Amino acid sequence: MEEARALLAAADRVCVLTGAGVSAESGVPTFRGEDGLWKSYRAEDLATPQAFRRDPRMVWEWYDWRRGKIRGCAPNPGHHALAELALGSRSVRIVTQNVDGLHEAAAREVAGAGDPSPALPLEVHGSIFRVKCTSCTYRIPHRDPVRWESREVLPKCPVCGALLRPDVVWFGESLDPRILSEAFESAREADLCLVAGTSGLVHPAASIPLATLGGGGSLVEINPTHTPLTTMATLSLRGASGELLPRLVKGFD
Ligand code: BJW
Ligand code: ZN
Repeated sequence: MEEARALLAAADRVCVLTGAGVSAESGVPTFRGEDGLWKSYRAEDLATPQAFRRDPRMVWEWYDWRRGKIRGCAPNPGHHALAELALGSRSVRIVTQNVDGLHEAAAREVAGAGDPSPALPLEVHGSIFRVKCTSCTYRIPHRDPVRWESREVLPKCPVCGALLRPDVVWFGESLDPRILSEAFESAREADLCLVAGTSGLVHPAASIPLATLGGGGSLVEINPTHTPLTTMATLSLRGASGELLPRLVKGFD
């Protein structure tokens, strides 16, 4: 921890990459691992465009269940610590694979009446609380429950009438090129990439920390378990991000 704090103290620019593990202590299920979503559900049945075309009702039912679960979750000390770091004096970019909106919620809580924008994340896999049209460019924030009992009651686009879908990135779909290049740029320019709570298995997000290493920066990983990023990391801190992130950033502004 002291070595990681020294790397952070020396870094002017920091890129933070987070994954499902940072929200685990908020009660949001992760994907892989013992209690992960993919233990009970097959990714290809639910998180692909083919699955939505085949059975949009089932996919919406699953997303509506997750949206309900996440609506009841609040940011944990790990989210707050990262928001504090990003609202401090150094240049910090939070890049998240999470679709749960908890980094943004933490940014608003920590900023209070101030400007939360330096702590707002780049959401490379979209947001579970936004919907987009399957046919045109319509896209809108949407937090309410969705009626999924039949295809007929599923939400439709007010512009063209096609089905609306969650505005998240499914397997086989491209990530938003502008968001992705901003994420890689911030990693390339960073002196330190802090990676927390990701299995490091899903690309291209898992390659973002490599851009920091390629630019001569350091990589610090926070995760209770070994990941493919561990072998490349300058340091690995083993444990829960809700405990380790507050200790890591404490005292930095
Ligand atoms: C804790 C903790 C605590 C627990 N504290 N930590 C290169 C090689 C191989 C394959 C590919 C490649 N490039 C592209 C691919 C294909 C594919 C891919 O990566 N497949 C691999 C899985 C093999 N990628 C894609 O399809 C991407 N698109 C793409 O590349 O487009 C171009 C293209 C198109 C067509 C063909 C080829 C290329 C899109 C990926 C979209 C991922 N979408 C999901 C669902 C989002 C919506 C939703 O939420 O429903 O994103 S899948 C899921 O995985 C979700 C997550 O963001 C993502 C990553 O998961 P994450 O965050 O790492 O979570 P977990 O659960 O895996 O891990 C949690 C970690 O936390 C663990 O390590 C725990 O130990 C730890 N933890 N408690 C800290 N308290
Ligand atoms: Zn439309």
